[in-house]
Parts: sequence; structure tokens; C-alpha cells
Amino acid sequence: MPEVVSRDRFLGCLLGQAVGDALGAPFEGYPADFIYWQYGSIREQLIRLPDGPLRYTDDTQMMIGVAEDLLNHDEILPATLMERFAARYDPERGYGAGARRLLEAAAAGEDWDRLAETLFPGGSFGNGAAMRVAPVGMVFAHDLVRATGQAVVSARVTHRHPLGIEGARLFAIAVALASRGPPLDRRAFYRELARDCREEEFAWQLRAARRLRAGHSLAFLGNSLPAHRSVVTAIACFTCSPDSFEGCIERAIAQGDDTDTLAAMAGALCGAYLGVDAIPAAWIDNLERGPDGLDYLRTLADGLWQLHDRLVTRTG
Ligand code: F2R
Ligand code: MG
Ligand code: MG
Repeated sequence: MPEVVSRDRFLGCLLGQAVGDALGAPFEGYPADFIYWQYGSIREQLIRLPDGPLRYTDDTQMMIGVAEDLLNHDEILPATLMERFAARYDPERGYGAGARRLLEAAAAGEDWDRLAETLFPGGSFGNGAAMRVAPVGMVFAHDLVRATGQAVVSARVTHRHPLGIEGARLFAIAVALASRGPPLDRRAFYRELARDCREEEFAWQLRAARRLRAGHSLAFLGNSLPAHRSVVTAIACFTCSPDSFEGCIERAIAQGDDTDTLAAMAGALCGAYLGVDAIPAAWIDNLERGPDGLDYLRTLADGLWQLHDRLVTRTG
């Protein structure tokens, strides 16, 4: 029987994503060199923390929608997933332009399925499908075929471009592999990702990322909204600093531009890998409260873990 991933890693993944998202958000849109000259050491900025609670963005709000849909049906169903996204939609959380149009159309009862096809030429290749898919990677960590299949179903609701979908597939696999915990065999990790990769735009990045170490620049992998300019970058932030949650988040934010999403994805990976105790307590304690805050994220992580446990037991 495949091994059950521990509850601690489910908590690490969901809280790691929310913390990374919230810590990266104040830097979103700033170029890397501006961040460097303006803030110097990002670690010091992060230790000081902003006044008030750490507020997550669309990345985590949509991840919550994915988690809820999984918990309601034991799998992703496109129509109810879109209902979840539309019901939770809060424009103040900083959504992508295409995602905004789609969710507003769905809330107004319009044909969102048709709109998703025509939103951009060939559909959206934004990183939105990847940034929210971590719960799929965790729940189906024992079955990579199911994980990738479910990642595609969850992505297609909003992202029809093959690159947007591929970003979600690869990120779900990366989360599933990370949930196996230390030690990280970097070559084997990238070999598994490359074996499943269907798009050359990602394949060359995976080949390059496999060789990167802590001191190497990641700039050539990209830092922006397209999935093929951010998903492998976030994975590399994790594989370059797998044993330090703080180092991983710091690296992601230092890339500049789409800092909330890079740090959300890197945080989900590192949290899944090291477990929740690796996340600084001050960061978790400062996460926003309220109905969709820290306690709710913990409840979702518990529910996802129980679902995973049931699925693994059924497999055995
Ligand atoms: N959008 C943002 N941040 C920028 C503005 C935030 C601002 N502070 C505010 O408050 O408004 N962040 C979030 O969006 C990213 C995820 O985006 P998602 O969900 O994939 O959306 P979308 O619109 O589908 O894609 C994003 C952009 O990518 C470009 N694009 C996509 N497909 C394209 C195609 N086929 N051809 C050309 N361009 C394409 C478009 O510019 C899309 O708007 C995350 O960063 C999240 O944090
Ligand atoms: Mg965001
Ligand atoms: Mg972003």
C-alpha cells in the first residue's frame, strides 16, 4: 500500500502557501533590482513583518475553492469548482484580468465555459491554474496519474491554453513529490517532472533548473504572470533551498514581479516537504483570522488529509 502523507505536511502545504502569498503580496509588480535597492535584505523585511495581519491574495482564495470542491465530491467537478470560485471572488484580493472577467461572468449567470475558450488567443496561459492546485497534488500524492488528471480538470475551468494547463499539471506533480519529505534527490525529482512534461516551454526550464544550486541566478526562468515564466521558477526556489522555509520564501520574493505567486507556490512546496513546524511561528500567528483565515485553513488541511487517508486505504 502507498504511504499516507502526514497531516503535518498537509498543514505545511496550505499554511506555507498562504504565508508565502501574503508575505510576497506587498512586493508584487516590483522589478527584482528595485526590490534589492529599496529593501536590501528581504529576510530583515520579513522578520519585521508589516503592521496588521498577513493578508493573502487571489492565489490562496482560489486554492481554498479547489480544496472545498475536493472535500465536497472527493474529486474536482468543473461546474461546482467555478461556483466556488465565483462565490468566493473578492476583487480586493488582486485577481488576473482574465480571471476577473470569467468569475464576474459566472456570478452573473453567463456562459463562462464558452468565455474561457476566447478570453485570450488560445485561452489563458496565466499562472492562475498552477497557483491554486496544491490541494490536488497533496490529496492524490499516492497516484500521480490521478493527480495530473485532476489538475487538468481544475485548470480547464479558467485556463484553456496548453501552457496554462501544463503549469498546473507540473505543479501538482511537484507538490506530490515534495510531500514525500527529506532528503530531496534533486535529480530524481526533476527526472519525474521531465518525464511527465508535454510542453517544450517547460521542458527546457526543467532541464536547466535541475542543475541550479543555492548561489545560482534564477532570473532566466522568469518571474511574471505566464505559467511558463513562473512555475518552474517557484519549483527552483524550493529545490535550491529545500531545507529552509524562510530561505525559500526569501528567494521567491527576491525574483521580483509576480512575488505573491512565486512565494505562494514555493511556500506550498516547502511546507509540504518540511511540514508545518518549519514555518516560523510568527508568520503563522500573523496570518489573517476571520471566517476564511488561519483556523479555516487548518480545518481544510485536516479535511484534505482525511480524504487522502481514505483514498490511500481504498487503493490498498
Ligand atoms: N493579476 C495579478 N496581479 C497583477 C495586478 C494586481 C493588482 N495589484 C490589483 O490589485 O489589481 N495577480 C494574480 O494574477 C495572476 C494569476 O492570473 P490568472 O488567474 O492566470 O489570470 P489570467 O488573467 O487568466 O492570466 C494572467 C495574465 O496573463 C496574461 N495572459 C494570459 N493568457 C494569455 C494569452 N493567451 N496571451 C497573452 N497574454 C496572456 C494576461 O495579461 C493575463 O491577464 C497571479 O499573479 C495572481 O497573483
Ligand atoms: Mg495573487
Ligand atoms: Mg501574483
